[in-house]
Amino acid sequence: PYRDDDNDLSIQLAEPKLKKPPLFKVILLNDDFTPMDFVIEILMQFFAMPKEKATQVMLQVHTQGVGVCGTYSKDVAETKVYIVNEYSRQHQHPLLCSMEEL
Ligand code: NFA
Repeated sequence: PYRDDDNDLSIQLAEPKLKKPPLFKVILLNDDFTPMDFVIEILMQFFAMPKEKATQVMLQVHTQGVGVCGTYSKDVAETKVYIVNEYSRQHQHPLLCSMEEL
């Protein structure tokens, strides 16, 4: 049966315009109440950091006010933010996790 292949041809000849998906930093904000050990546990559990790295990032947040937990696709970053904030609330800590586009 007759098929018009013009479309297929133009698809092949056109330069591929594949945009790279945006990346998002997941960040932790300092507060005066969340225990340091709880923050370290979060970084180990949800961001797969060894204890030494988790301690460094926790101290960065504590002294600078903010620190980066990792860089992810939008979907993964949103999920990390949600589970960290949910987990903190369940444990009655005010720790805040957020995200920003790189
Ligand atoms: N500032 C908190 C304290 O002194 C520790 C903390 C670190 C909280 C990182 C939130 C984020 N107990």
